[in-house]
Amino acid sequence: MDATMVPRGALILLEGVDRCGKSTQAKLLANALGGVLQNFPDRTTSIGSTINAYLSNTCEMNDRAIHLLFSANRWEAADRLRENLAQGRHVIMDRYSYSGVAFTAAKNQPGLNLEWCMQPEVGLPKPDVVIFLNISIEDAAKRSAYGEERYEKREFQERVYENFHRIMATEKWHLVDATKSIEEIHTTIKQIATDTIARVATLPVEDIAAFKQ
Ligand code: DGP
Repeated sequence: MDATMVPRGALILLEGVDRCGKSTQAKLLANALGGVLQNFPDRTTSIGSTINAYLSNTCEMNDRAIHLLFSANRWEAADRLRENLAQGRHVIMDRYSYSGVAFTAAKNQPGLNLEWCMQPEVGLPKPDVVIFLNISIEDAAKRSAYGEERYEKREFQERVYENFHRIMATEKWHLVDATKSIEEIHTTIKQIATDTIARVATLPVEDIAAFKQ
């Protein structure tokens, strides 16, 4: 590697059902690594504000249209993600494409299967590692009552959980027990992240992978 080149950053994704503790862990990890925290959906953009209105039930939308807006919300961040990685910054994502697939497919509408839902994600930067915070819906629901947002219903979350497990059957994810203490989970996740950072540091920046067909 050229001495003037910085090693590329790692793209680290935390996924899981609502109430799994993902957002707490994403913040802790970003602080520990001095990395960039990226939440999806990113509600700060104009697309994100439409998504926010949908999630808070202040507007209705066609299922495919909102699915594509969630995806567009990731696409509008894609160049920034790549730039950060190229400049050596680690990016820690709180949800990404897999949430998109698991949640929309949980609507159980004809044609909205896992394959269809993944199509708009093709070409987006692929995470270097996926860490899934695993907790049953029964245990997640005990943590605090579900709120008012659109998907915060027990039966829906059960289907999301099943979808995540279907997706991970075909991918190499790290499954982390999300019922452990915040500190224990953080230690486990930090080790996975550190190993990933070491693995990708030697890879050329042009090799940042993308989701394929
Ligand atoms: P959060 O801000 O992480 O609480 O996420 C808001 C809700 O939106 C949560 O119930 C998960 C869901 N969600 C996140 N990303 C997507 C997506 O791409 N598509 C769909 N349909 N739902 C998503």
